[in-house]
Amino acid sequence: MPTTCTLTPACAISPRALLAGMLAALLPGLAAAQFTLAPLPYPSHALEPHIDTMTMEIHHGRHHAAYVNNLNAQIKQYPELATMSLEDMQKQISRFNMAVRNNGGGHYNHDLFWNIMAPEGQRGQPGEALLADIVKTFGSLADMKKRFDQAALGRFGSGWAWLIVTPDKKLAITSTPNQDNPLMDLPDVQRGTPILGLDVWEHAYYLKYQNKRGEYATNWWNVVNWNEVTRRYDAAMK
Ligand code: MN3
Repeated sequence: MPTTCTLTPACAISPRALLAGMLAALLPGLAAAQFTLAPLPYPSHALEPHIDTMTMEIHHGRHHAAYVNNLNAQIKQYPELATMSLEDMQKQISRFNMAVRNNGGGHYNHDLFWNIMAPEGQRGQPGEALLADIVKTFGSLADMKKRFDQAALGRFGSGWAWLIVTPDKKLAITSTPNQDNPLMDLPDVQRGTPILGLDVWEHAYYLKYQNKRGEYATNWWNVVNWNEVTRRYDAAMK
């Protein structure tokens, strides 16, 4: 027959049991809030021949995965990260250490990167308002691409080229070093909402293109998901 617990010192909840209970209550929340690596939104061979399968697999499965793991390791030092959106993190990145800046930036940038590319047949064209804005700002779509590629080629070492919507709702092309991005509250960053971004780290192209970053950038336009870029443009202009 089970004994009934009464409120005596002997059957009071032990500190150890109390701790275990608290942890059990807390851990599911923490686990759920951790950052995760989403699967690629298409098969790893879907961007062939412009971006090769092995590059996609290593880039997503190792490089991006490492950013996610390293970011999660920082939650111990910054518990607030566990409940913060990736976008909010970028906007206040100056509060955090370099590990959060590099890996939080890396996670955000690669999430965007996979989604602004698409397999053949799903890439679409720039939407009407976006195209009109590109023509107004840069002269033509071809001129915008040329300016963008200059930003990609001009970035010394590792980094990104971006097409952004500035806070005053204008299109602009910019670039950032390392895993920085235009959302970050950093002094050297031209701020804005990224609607298109090109990873110009060597890990993004070296297997297929070796040192030919320009050729990679030119071919990359073939896989841009204009449907998604247009969606991001429309959202940023609201
Ligand atoms: Mn990369």
